[in-house]
Amino acid sequence: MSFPQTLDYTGLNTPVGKEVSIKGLKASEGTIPSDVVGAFFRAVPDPQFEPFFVPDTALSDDGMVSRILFHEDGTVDYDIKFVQTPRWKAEHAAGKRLFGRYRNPYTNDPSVEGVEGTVSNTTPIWHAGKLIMTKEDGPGHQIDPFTLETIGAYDFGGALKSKTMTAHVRVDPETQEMFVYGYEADGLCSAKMAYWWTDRNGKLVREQWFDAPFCSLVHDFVITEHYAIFPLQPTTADLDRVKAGGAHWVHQQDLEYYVGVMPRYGDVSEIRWFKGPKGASSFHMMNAFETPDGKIHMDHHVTNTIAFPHIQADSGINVPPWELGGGFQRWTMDMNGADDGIAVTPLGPPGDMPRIANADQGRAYSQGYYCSMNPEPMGPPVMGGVVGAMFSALLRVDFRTGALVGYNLPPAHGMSETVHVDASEPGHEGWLVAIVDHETAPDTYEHAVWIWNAGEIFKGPVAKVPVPTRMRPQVHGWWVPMKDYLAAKDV
Ligand code: V55
Ligand code: FE
Repeated sequence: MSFPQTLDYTGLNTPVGKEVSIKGLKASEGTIPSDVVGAFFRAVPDPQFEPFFVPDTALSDDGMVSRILFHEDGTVDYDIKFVQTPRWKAEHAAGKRLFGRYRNPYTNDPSVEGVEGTVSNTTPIWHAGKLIMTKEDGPGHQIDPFTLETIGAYDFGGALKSKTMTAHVRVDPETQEMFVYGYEADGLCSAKMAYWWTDRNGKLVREQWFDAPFCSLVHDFVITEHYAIFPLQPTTADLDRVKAGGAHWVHQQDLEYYVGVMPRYGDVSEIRWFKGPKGASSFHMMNAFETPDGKIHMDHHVTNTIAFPHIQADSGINVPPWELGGGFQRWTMDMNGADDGIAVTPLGPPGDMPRIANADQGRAYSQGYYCSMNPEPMGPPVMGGVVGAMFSALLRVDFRTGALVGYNLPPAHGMSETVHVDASEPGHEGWLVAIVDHETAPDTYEHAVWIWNAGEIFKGPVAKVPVPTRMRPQVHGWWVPMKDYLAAKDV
């Protein structure tokens, strides 16, 4: 196959497309903490076939589901398989790519008219003993967590009406309810959004639909103890443009960033819209919480314009990564006031891929972690991933003191998002686990799982487990403790 020689398909992003199973891996340095026993699921985009619409984006690459299984005896197994979506099956049968431009069915081969086009490549969600591979443009796909075989599209036992489901859900740490939404809920470029939640057993409790102020790329959302919060960045879709074969998304620099807030068990008619800075963009929220003064705080990674190069190109924007501005910010909305404005407080330098302990979800919290770039780079970053460059630093923010402590990767190393693993020892912050890529020579890579003590990331990893196969960068991951993983056998 001859993939285009662009950033999306070269270097670390060179397609791998192999289903692999490797058993009995061991730490080459350090010791795997005894708390780290369970399954680290990862979503890895990897294209089955070369695109015919060029330039294509890595956001369209077929989803693969990967599992890194940490056993009690300190050995580790690595497995990865394609998610067999209807799109994957149709293209597999044809032996070539049939879907055209990113989220534009009018550019597809006519043979796939009406075939679901999602690639389920963004987040492996675990809830109530089920594993669901997700992408925001379609239904999730249920995966057998033991064989990694695809079971099929997941519609909450026939209960869900929305045609789409986000890749970013929120699980309440006390009730174990899962809060979910979908945008373009009734079809392409629609401003209809769906909001639903399930009980702790995954049963859908209530699904509601509402009209968003515009059709926005709503990539993530947050909950607090009493509210659900919908962040609508000013990146919008237009059906006429898509019908003409154009881009799904265009970023509107002169449109405000809207944030919708409603009681999380309430009615969508209660949504109140706040307005943030014009042209601001954010994809991932670290957390949100309420304070007794009636304020709601949302912590997220903001840039002053959209970061994705392909959306910039389609929007007539040309801002390189180092000029995106913004940073890690707290946006505060006053539920007691009449003002629809948002107060912005800086919390830290630019970055993305936030992570917190599950127990902190929706609550006032003491610390969080995210990926960033080494402020004193030791050579160029490792290129790769869906945005183009891998992260070269890991940061811990202490919200009590404002302290920011980081760990910089060695030269020619890049990292993907971490997962957080709880510690059994009281007062211990737990562990962070991520894949680190090392470019040992041009186009030559070694990969390993690194584990940090979350409270002491500056000390460097406590263990490294090499994975002796080519790995394409992941998007998001999910940690499942061994007892929850094994209990899923009975679900
Ligand atoms: C994102 C990722 C996607 C997507 C839209 O990280 C946005 C942002 C991996 O797929 O389709
Ligand atoms: Fe995401």
